[in-house]
Amino acid sequence: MVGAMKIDVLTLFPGMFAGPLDESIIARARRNGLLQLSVHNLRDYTHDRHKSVDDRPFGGGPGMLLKPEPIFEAVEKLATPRTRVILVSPAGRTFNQAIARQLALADELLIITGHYEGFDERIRARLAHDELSIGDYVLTNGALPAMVIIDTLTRLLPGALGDDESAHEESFSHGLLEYPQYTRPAEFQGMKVPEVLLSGNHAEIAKWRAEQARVRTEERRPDLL
Ligand code: JF5
Repeated sequence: MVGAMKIDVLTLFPGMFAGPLDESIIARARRNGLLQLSVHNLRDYTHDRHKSVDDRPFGGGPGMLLKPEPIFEAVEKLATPRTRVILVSPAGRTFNQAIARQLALADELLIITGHYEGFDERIRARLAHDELSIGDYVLTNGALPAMVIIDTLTRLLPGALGDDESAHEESFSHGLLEYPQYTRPAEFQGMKVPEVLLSGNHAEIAKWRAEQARVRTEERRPDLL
């Protein structure tokens, strides 16, 4: 299938991925071959009796680190020279729509999800092309961030969205938050739809929407201006 994106995920919690990626637009993209998604259990790349994936940090300190051997072996088996390897952790650069547009150009991604205190530094040094965070908070593991990234990329794949889903230019593409929108009824529990939207005057409507988007962005997200 030409133009398809292949995404492999390496995780200690493959069960977390069942469900969210089997619904709606992502499920359809997978069915249609636009997205070839495979989730791999990091433990399958261990060889010791205890299937160890982590160990204590040299020099002491709290917590455990993901050890290099299983991750190196998994990357060797799963990645090709075309594969972009991405670590997910709170120490990465913050994922956003611009990064998503860049990543969506790749044809193969391998997303490695961390947990505990993080990764042995040699995983970063030798294997990772990029390290991404989805925001400044700490999660129990990288499965949810991986799914956020996969979701964001999937809707950027050519043909993944239907006409109704893509008709409308989303926030962050034009750099402002959305203007307020209304559907029927024209009055609901005493709240009226702004007169201008019922006027049929398309120039006035466009002007009102641009102004509302500006005001809303100034109030809520001045960092975007
Ligand atoms: C993780 C070490 C990975 O908590 C996160 C995260 C938060 N924003 N973006 C990612 O990932 C799990 C925790 C600790 C590595």
